[in-house]
Amino acid sequence: MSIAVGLIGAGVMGKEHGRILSMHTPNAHLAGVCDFDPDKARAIAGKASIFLDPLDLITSKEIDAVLIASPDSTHADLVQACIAAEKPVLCEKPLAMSADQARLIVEAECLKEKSFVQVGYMRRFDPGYVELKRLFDANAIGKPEILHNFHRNPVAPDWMTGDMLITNAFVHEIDVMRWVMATELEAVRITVAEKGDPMMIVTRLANGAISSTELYMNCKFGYQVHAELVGEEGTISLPEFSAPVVNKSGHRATHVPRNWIPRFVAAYQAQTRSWIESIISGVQNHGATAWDGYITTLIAEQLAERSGTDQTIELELPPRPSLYR
Ligand code: ISE
Repeated sequence: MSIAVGLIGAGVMGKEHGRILSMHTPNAHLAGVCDFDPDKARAIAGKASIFLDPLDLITSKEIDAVLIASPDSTHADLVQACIAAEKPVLCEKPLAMSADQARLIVEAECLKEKSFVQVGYMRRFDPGYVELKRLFDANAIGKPEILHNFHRNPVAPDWMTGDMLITNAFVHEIDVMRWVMATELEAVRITVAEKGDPMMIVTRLANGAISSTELYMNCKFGYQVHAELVGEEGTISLPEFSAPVVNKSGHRATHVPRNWIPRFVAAYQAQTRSWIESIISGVQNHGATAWDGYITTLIAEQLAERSGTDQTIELELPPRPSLYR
């Protein structure tokens, strides 16, 4: 069996997803590509059909499942169209631009009494994070006390302004905290450097643990994501990014990735494979659901509204519907 996947968006992430679908995903093939620039779509389509309208791709009989990698502002409407067409969808993060839009997606799934949506919080499939979670679940270091996160980009893209540090970047740590420790965030305090970057974000979690996140979008040297979980009986750290080490002239040097694609290449591949397996088997995987996507967006929105205040922000979260228990 091979799932016919339609890809919407042929930009940086679309290209990567197209490559993964064509080369690294058994039991699936790239069946359609849609981009408002047909040349970009053609460049990655191979034998796949080209669609100019994303709604034609979503409703096409040729397409079994949809992968959304178009700009963030298009996600919510496209996901809603996939739910209406009852097609499984893997949507790049964030699920929506606002919590209201994300809540409507959750409501649409609840009406259908079925989950169609997986949100691309790909760290859930990174081998290091998967092992961290496995050890946490196995109680390897006792009760969790602190989760330290480091999230560094060399240069913030021009489009990343103001609150997007939280709504586009910190959302990954929100998802990591909730997923690794199966808990909720209760309160957050953000201290921002005078020039707006870096920031330190301290979070109090419902399981009693604390989390610290360094978010630095212009650290210059490269892309680096790291985490260390401190428990009552020890610590668990993510492995370092692995690249060849060069010894020369009294120095030992290694490579630092330039962005998240090389850093998380294994995670993106595993995420797509797992999504396809879950479509074939009908068994839900551990990817982020529409509910996770909604809560993450809701938290980011509550933080962004008050991020300049340097106060503790107590979060208000709704109860979880039975579909997501
Ligand atoms: C980007 O949009 C991503 O999603 C990356 O995973 C993240 O690490 C980066 O900071 C964001 O800008």
